[in-house]
Amino acid sequence: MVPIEGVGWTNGPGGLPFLRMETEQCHARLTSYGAQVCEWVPAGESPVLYVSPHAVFAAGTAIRGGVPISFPWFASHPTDPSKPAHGFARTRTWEVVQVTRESTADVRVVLRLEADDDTRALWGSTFTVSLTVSLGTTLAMTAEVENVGHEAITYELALHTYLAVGDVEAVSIRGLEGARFVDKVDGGKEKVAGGEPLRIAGETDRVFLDTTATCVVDDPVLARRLRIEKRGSHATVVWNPGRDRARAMRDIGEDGWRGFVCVETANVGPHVVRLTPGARGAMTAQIEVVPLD
Ligand code: TA6
Repeated sequence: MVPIEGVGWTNGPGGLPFLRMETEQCHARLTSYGAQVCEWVPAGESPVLYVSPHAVFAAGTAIRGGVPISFPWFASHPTDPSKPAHGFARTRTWEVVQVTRESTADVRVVLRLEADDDTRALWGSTFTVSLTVSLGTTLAMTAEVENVGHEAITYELALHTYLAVGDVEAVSIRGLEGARFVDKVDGGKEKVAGGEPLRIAGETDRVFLDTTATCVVDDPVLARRLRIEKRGSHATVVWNPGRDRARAMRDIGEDGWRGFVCVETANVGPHVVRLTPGARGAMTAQIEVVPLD
């Protein structure tokens, strides 16, 4: 690959391979382990992605923060709880296909994961999944799945984005008003969101259905607004473990839960994707920081 000024690979925490970049537009870090963006700081801003100070960086463990990819299933496996939560994409090392930058444009990184004996042991389908990340003053991520086998495949996919916030109990999330959702902290009951922006009070784990809306996280503490626009996605997941559940998790720490909210661009549950042989499905999330009015 042609060297790019300000962009290079290093051995990161846990010896994982990290691509670091320092351009006029942003500084950022991503690892080919899980194709996970772990840092994105647009020029003049504070970090937009949350990574837990207690995150474990080690092969076989999911990194708590940044943008883990849930694929080919979301959360627990639907029939076999012994299989890894959120699938295997976040704990596999992806092939780096391309790192490019045209003059002063965004840095573009393409990573790919293909079916092999290990993935077949967990999921019988023959697939290729690629992630194209564009890092600049906005962060865009497109995950594309291709059915390269002879049978139809179905999968769930989520860009499980940990957004850094000043205090999760102070933010409000706009864009999901009136949407139907599955409330996972209330036995999976289906409900309809009210007309007000969503506030986080205690453990929150909601799968919003039939929504293609842009979400905006208003953060009065950091005095900024994060805008998450999406394409090819029909579900949005909002998650924060709250104090008590966070305590039971080994990689969040005492007050870590206050520092993030996950707003996940997804195709999950009833929005599972079915691809016939040769077909492709793509889903994009684009994040930007916009000033408060
Ligand atoms: O996206 C929400 C969720 O599925 C929650 O139910 C949840 O516990 C979380 O993701 C984190 O899962 P993990 O396997 O990374 O601990």
